[in-house]
Order: sequence, then C-alpha cells, then structure tokens
Amino acid sequence: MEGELRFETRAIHAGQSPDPATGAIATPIYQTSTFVQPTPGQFIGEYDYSRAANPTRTALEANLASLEGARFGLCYSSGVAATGAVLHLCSAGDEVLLCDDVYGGTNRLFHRVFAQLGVKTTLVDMTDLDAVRAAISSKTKLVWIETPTNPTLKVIDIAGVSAIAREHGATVTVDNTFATPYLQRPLELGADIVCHSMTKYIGGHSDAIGGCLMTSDEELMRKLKFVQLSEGAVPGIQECFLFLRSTKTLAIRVERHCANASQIAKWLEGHKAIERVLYPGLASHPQHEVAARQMRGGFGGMITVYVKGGLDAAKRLVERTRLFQLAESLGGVESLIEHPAIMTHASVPPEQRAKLGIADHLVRLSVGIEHVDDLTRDLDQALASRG
Ligand code: P1T
Repeated sequence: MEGELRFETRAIHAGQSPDPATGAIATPIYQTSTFVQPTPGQFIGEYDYSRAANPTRTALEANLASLEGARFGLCYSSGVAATGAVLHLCSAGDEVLLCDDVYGGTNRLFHRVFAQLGVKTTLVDMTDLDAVRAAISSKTKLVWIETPTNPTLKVIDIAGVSAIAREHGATVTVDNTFATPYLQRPLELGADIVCHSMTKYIGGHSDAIGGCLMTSDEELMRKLKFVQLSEGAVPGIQECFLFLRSTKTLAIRVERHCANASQIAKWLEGHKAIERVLYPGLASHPQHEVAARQMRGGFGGMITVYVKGGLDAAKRLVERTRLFQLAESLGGVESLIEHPAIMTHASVPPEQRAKLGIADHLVRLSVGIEHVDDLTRDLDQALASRG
C-alpha cells in the first residue's frame, strides 16, 4: 500500500506503526544505549547497541527514505556529519567537484579537512553545464550539488549534472536542505545520494541539530552504513523523536514558507531600499526556468537581497527587524535574518566570497510561517529606519 500513498500521508505514516507492546500511536523514544541478549550473539529483536541502530532512529530513517523516494535512509548527529560520511567514500588521490556556492561549513569541510586527507576539491559554477563538462575527469569520484545554493540561491540542473557525472562514473550527491523533499526529489532526477541538514526544514522548529542521507543504491548504503557505525556520528534518540514528529507537518509548513516567501520576494523587488532580490520563484532569477522544472509546487522559503547603502545599511536592516530574529540557521517556523559575509560564510576565503557575490550588502532571510502581513510590516519598518 505504501508505494501508492501520497507525500503528505507517507510523512505521517511511513516507518511507523502503533507500538506492538502498548498500542502507543506515537513512536516511543527508546532511550537505551544497549539491548539485552539471551545468549552471546543472539538478539531478542533486531538491535544490539544504539550506535549501530535504535528503533526510534530506524523509524525516522525509514520515514525520510520514503519522503525522498529512496530505499534506504541514514541519520547523523548534524548536517556536516552527514556530509563528512559521504566524503569518506573518497580516498587519497580522488577528486571531487563541488558547486561553488555552498554553506560555509560544507566549504570548510571539503577544503580544510578532507583536503588534508588527500581528497582534491575543485569548485565549479554548476549552473553552467559546460563548466561541469570541462572540469570532470576519470579521477572525479564525487560531484556535490547544493541547490538552491546557500546563500546566493543559484539553481543547479540536477538531471543535467547527473547525466554528465554518470558518463564519468562519478557519484552525485545533492544537498537538498533548502528545497526539502516536498519540493524537490533529486533521486528521481538521477542523483545517487541525497543529503539534508535536518536542523532546517525537516526539524522545522529550531530545536534540534541533525543530518541525514538517503539512497536507493545498496552498495552505497552498505559503505555509508559502515562509516556511520565506525565513526558513530549518530543523532540522540530524543532528537530522532523530534525529527519524526516534525516530518508529519513538513508538507503544510513548506507550503506556507513558499507562499510567504513568494509574496515577500515580490514586495521586496519593488522596494526602494533594495538593490536586488534573489528568489528562484521570481521571473528575474537567472535560473527561474530550471527551478520551475525541478522544484514542484513552490520555490522555498529562502530569500537573499542586496541592500542599497553597503554594510551600514545591511547591518541596520538585520539589527532593526523585530520578528525576523538575527541568527544563523534557517527553515524553522520562526523567521530569521542574517548577514552571510560576517556570519554563516565567514569561513569562506574573502576572494571567493567576492567572486560569488557574498558582499557586505548581502542579507539572507529565512521566511517563517507567521502571518505574511506581519512579516512584511516588520521588514518595511526596518528598511524605513534611518541612521
Ligand atoms: O548545521 P548542520 O546541521 O551541521 O548543517 C550543515 C548544513 C548543510 N547544508 C546546508 C545547505 C546548510 O545550510 C547547513 C547549515 N547551514 C546553516 C547553519 C546556515 O545558517 O546556513
């Protein structure tokens, strides 16, 4: 039956059934590190030790796999832990193509941690498929796409890049954090692995850190599971419960995020204090057509703007909003605002920031699910402030 169910229904039911011991409808928090064995090597159920597997985590992993249309899911203690697990598929001498605009922590992990282990990363503007063709070679083991990108919201053609990577035998991973599986399912477009920072839309309430990977490839799953077991970067059981609870409302949350962001992006585009608005749903976005093709039912809740008046004006805006709180992170029900050059992307080298347009007057908004009129009024009063 499960294969026929729609996204919203799978979000609530996949991976879960009433607890056989008590009938509890909510998946219990199996707050246990270990499981008793009647005789050495024989388990009562499927479990022996919670780093390897735990029933609450298993339910979450199955639920997430279902949402991405994958056979397998694996959960991690953070988004960067999930990213690192994929990088462990590479060995010294392997090369990786990384899209040039990514979360600052992703950039740091590739360039400052895995570079030391002999994995060479090349940055590519993947909105240009010819640039991907020019950069890829037989040494390329992994192609890492983030779309929409953080923070400049470039949109990368997942099917196009995946087709090129397949010709060269490279594994494609898509960081789907900004789009969510409700809007975009990379495995259906040819990617091999999907990655999320669950801290964002999947968690949705700014109260838990986590990451996950999904794949339908059995061999990749086996390798990734081995890394998960060996490195132990697994989420806590309570976090698993919170994420499992949150995916139930992912569809309706994301719909509201999209509706609010779309309305606010259009309004900002007409505002005299704003130089430029980046939002994949706007006709003015350079990859609007790719976004309309591969993101179904909306363009996400993230907006990035260039404010007129340089660093001072950008700082004034982020300090003066009242509902949009100044903080790193995104994807929660509450709206956030931040300054990428000083905050989330401070670890990106200044010359690369300049090349990507992560300028001093760039401000990123995570539009929450409050009433859109209140959010618009909040931005309006902050943009109106002088001096
Ligand atoms: O913070 P963590 O759960 O480890 O997730 C890392 C990560 C991975 N991928 C993307 C696209 C991300 O945006 C992030 C984290 N990003 C922020 C904290 C931020 O404010 O952009």
